[in-house]
Amino acid sequence: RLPESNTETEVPLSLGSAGVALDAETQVSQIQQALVNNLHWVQGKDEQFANAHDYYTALAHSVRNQLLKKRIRTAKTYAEAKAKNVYYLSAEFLMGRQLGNGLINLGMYDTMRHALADCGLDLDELLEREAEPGLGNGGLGRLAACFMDSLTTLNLPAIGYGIRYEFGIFTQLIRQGHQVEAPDKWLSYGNPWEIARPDYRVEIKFGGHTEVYKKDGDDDYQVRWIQAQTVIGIPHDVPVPGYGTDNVNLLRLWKAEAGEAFDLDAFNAGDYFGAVANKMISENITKVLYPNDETRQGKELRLQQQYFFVACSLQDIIRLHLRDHSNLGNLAEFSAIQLNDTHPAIGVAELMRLLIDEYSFEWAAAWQITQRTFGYTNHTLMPEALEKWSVDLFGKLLPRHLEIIYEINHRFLAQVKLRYPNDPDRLERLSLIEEGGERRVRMANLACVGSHAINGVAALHTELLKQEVLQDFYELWPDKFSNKTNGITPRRWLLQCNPRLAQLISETIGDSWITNLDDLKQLEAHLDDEAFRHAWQAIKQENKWSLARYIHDAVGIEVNPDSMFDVQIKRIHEYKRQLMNVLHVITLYNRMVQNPGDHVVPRTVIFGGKAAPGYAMAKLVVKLINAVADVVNNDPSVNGRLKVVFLPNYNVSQAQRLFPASDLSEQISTAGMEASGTGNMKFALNGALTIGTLDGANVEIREEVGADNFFLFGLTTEQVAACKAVGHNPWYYYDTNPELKRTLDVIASGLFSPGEPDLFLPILDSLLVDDPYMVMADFAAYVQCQEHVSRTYEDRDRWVRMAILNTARIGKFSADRTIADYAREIWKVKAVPVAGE
Ligand code: 8GP
Repeated sequence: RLPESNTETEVPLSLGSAGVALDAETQVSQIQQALVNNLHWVQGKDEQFANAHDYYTALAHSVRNQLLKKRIRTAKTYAEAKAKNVYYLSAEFLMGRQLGNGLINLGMYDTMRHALADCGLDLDELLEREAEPGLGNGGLGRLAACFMDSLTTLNLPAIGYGIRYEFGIFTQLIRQGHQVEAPDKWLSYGNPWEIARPDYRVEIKFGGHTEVYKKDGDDDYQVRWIQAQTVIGIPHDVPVPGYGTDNVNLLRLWKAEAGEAFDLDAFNAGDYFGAVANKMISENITKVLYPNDETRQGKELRLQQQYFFVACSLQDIIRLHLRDHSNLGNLAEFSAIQLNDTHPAIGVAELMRLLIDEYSFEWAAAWQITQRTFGYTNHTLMPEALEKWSVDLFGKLLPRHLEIIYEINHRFLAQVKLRYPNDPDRLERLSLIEEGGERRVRMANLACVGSHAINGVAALHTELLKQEVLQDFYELWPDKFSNKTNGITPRRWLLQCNPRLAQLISETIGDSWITNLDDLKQLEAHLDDEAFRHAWQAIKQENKWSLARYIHDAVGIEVNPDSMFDVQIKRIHEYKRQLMNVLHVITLYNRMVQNPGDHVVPRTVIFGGKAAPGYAMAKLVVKLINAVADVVNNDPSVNGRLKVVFLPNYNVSQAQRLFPASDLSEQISTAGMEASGTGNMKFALNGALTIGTLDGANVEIREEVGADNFFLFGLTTEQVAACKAVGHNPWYYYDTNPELKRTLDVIASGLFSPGEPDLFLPILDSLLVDDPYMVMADFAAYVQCQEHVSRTYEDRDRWVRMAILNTARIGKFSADRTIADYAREIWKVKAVPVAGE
């Protein structure tokens, strides 16, 4: 039922904000024409042989063409404006699927659904064909993706620079309740969203040594780096659309290729394998994403990845600058480079190297340009996540950078000495080099010294940075520090993932909330409108039904959509305390077994999240969740009143199903440990209520939604510290809380590990020996708070009112607000809107 293809390679779709409004029929027939053309001329198939994937690819190309058209105009507009650009350097971009988002942002979603249905195709089914680009671990990578959406929506000229990992975050399988990792072959069907740009290739050096030389006709000595190996970086561009704008920015991801792919000498000597060995070594650099969330790993390949993408990006930034300007002296006036955590911090030394060794700047001038250009965002308070590289490894891989870092350090410490004449301890703490034992380069210190702005990602986190992790830098340069509370894009996290709720909201208050999330406040005026509340609840119910179907398909568990959906989805980490949540589940189970007749509020407790492959304790928690699920879900005395679900392979696509269907959001980290959290914002935006500690952005979420609409429990940061200072004794809680004792005893009894009685001993040991995450100390308060949650849920009308208020008051957490703050206060960049066609 598709039209005949024609010889145009692409029929223009005049849709979206700038398009001349075509009548609906013309739009539909144009979409169909574009689709069939792409099917024929991109996929080389006709309807007889085309499969769903071919249709997906054809459709993706239709959307891509629209984006590229806008991109071409955007590039022109930016170049003509000679505007200041943002360069967001991040080792991770967790973008999620692109097709649905592209359609939403182009304003084509509904028309497309209609046009496809008209020829017998189901848009939802095609959307499911897209492989998820999982080029990130969790919060940090997803934040970068939300930022790209907001940068474009705000018409700010920006490029996101990162790594095109051939394998993204591993696929999580669950076998006998254990996590098993499988490689993520996301590129195996090709990637319609990227364009390789071999014409913008760059050369990157590794290893070797440095030497001093005299430039021709110059009396001054220069240093040059004689590398041992050269790797080529090929940029792959992904267009990033904004909502309701003609601007399209770029995500530019680097792929490593061999400098000399084929060693002719080796080949001629008969060593065919040796001839291609170099190619394999080079291409390894961008082979795989390190799957560790918030833990440092001192692996050489990781440092190579970091330097590789940063060096590629800086050359690209310089190329772009010199295209529009005569020299690099004014680089900082036209470029703001943001370091997303310390992963790209080597950029400070690399920019110095480029300016001094390649462009012959004096040290002082180069240093001024560097400091004015860079900003640094810290994302974690976990000491083990602060990156430090052994000086040996550093010198071997980046000999010139080590020299430059020593020189930066020398000059910096001289300055510190003037300010604090008799304070060797402070000098030692501020030094870029950690002494004692193996000497190491401290990347956070390098980032702080080399940047003009340093920020945390939530108010509490920024305060803790100033008081603890970066205290010495704060005392030195208080003005460098600021807070930029994280945000999320309302496009993906409401408009796209929860179309029913989005529609109800737009029907009620108009659709300005999509780009001005504070407008959700207007929902408060409808709180007493019974029909509105009913509609709200009916949508939540429908969303829960569709999640129930998904759960059944995914893991074969039947859940009751009328039960409370109590959800904890995030990386598995001890500080996030999934363990405390399971202990609560076991406690509820114990009660049902002991007092089968008691009234309970039915719950479905849903978990999702990956454990780092080398993180034994986190993997054991995954096993415990699954083991508890096995027992609880199959015990007839529970009678369906409690279900436990572990959804394998939590990722962005799955998150889009989970947030809209959640009633309760678990944000239960030990106070002072979660930098911000962003899932907490997605839940509230979709009308889930939070049970949480005073940690990260929870503090600000509670401030915004109101204490009455937030289930607070647990020790505060100060109380945790005080508790630890006097010596935390977990046994005390075991001995004095009979329910907690029973819960741990049941685990110890082997009920959840038949045939392997000792399986969960490490968990019990951790809880009873030192309990570093204060699970024992917070447990009673958590359980009590959960009882309050259950009672509240029983009063469904009250719950719905609270849910509406959560959505209505969450506007502050739009990434548009966050990005506007960065743009005004750190980057000093202005919008450059592309004029409509
Ligand atoms: C995360 C923080 O844990 C989270 O609280 C915050 O919301 C998010 O960053 C965005 O700011 N941190 C990381 O994901 C992180 O440090 N990851 C790196 C080790 C990869």
